[in-house]
Amino acid sequence: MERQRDIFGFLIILLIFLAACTPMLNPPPPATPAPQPTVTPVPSTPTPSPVPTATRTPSPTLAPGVSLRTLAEAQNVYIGAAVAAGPLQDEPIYGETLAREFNMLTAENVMKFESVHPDPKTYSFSAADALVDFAEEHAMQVRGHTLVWHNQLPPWVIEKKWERDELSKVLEDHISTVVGRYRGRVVAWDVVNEAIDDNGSLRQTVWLEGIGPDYIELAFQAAHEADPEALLFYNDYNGEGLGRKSDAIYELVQDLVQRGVPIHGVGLQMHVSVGRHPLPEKVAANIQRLSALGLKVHITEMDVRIESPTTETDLARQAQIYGEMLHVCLAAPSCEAFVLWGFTDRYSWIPDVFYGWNDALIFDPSYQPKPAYYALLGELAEK
Ligand code: 9MR
Repeated sequence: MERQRDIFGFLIILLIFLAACTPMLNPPPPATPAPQPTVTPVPSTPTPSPVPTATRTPSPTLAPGVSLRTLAEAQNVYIGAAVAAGPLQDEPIYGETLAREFNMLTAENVMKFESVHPDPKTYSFSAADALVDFAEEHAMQVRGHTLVWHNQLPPWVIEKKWERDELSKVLEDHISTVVGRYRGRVVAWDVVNEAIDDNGSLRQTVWLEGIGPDYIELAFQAAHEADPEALLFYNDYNGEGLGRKSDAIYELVQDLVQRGVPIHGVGLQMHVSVGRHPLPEKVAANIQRLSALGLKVHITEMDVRIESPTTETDLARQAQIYGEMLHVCLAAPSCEAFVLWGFTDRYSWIPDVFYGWNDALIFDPSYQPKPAYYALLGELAEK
């Protein structure tokens, strides 16, 4: 049995090695230059242009049936991606690639407050339902994102001057309705997102101003009541390694744990760039200290942006960063999920926000795997 597993492992590594060598033997055309910076923000889900038919064939160098997903399932970990609802509906190759490569998905936008609760008395779940249905049809897990955030709030929440009790009730109703709707169907929720500022203090938001710092525990309590089985996460960016912000996140969640607030994990977003990213050993140390509190860790939104024009060196460096971070996650028993913020450079928030930066994901705009894809595959095969 041991011997069979060794042979199987060896075959997978050999196939991955051959696949990774193919671009070297057969150099791909130069990376598509990123669009020029514009002052007008591009809509986050642009109307898709047709995908060239030649790219619809999966890479012939990969063994049939080997994907990130199959290897992750053999390791008992989740590999996931944030999903844009438009392409999922309009572009078949988007859903095919998603279901082939990932066993977890996060709604990039359609579970956020402004999407599901546009008016005080109106909830609108059709787009979110479609994502959850897709996940179930393809035996994928769902990460719910996100219940309490300062962005993507509807005007009716932002524009009013709230009494404390009134706003607490709004938040509790929102959470119990949204979490209740997907009870048993969402494995983990990002309950509170980005509540800490880069300087380490609580961010000034409508929730902090209207309710006070205990909006955080109120949110976790409401989510727990609505789905006692769901794993509840605090999620943030720039707190992956060690430093002022990750210390502030650590102190916040430590206090919640000590006071018995139902929190089960911390999401490390991991929006990084080829030139600026935390050191793997610091991420490992951070995961270790969070695990010592009894918390799980999910890498929740990884992407590695590149300043245009993208070079082969950038792509190799990007692959290395993806591989190192997955390596750190796989080495920590508490790190159960590794989720990317998208999967194809065809659809990413990066060029809309970081003008002149792009190519942050693991498939190119034609759904061809990039070196970063093979780096993840190699890590999953090796563990
Ligand atoms: O990717 C999302 C983008 O389409 C939205 O326009 C944007 C609005 O702020 O939110 C993006 O997703 C964010 C996520 O919800 C929370 N962490 C940071 C992500 C990138 O901004």
